[in-house]
Amino acid sequence: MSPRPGDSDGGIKEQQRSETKQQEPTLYNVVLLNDDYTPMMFVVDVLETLFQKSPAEAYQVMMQVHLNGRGIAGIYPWEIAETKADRVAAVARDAGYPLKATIEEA
Ligand code: TYC
Repeated sequence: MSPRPGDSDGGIKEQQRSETKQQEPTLYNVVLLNDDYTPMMFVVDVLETLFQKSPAEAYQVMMQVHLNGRGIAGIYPWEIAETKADRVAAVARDAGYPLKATIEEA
């Protein structure tokens, strides 16, 4: 499990900060990475099933990744982003493909 950003700040300080300043959770991009082996249609299927993209959106994002090396699959609070990236790795591993997703602050 990756360390959660902000965890080391300590409980009370973190709680005060979120009560006084931050109303919305920090959001994170789940970024799909290109590789030479994962089939395009597998990536489209992942985008439709794990990221609720329409077929047209999924194809667009897949082509963005294929042509530019990376593309944003979705934007979520930390725990959801982490779960999505883990699910991408799991379905890709089960299918025998090297598809990977990373997480970055949005
Ligand atoms: N580059 C892959 C191919 O030519 C397709 C691909 C697209 C792979 C997006 C990964 O995240 C990805 N088959």
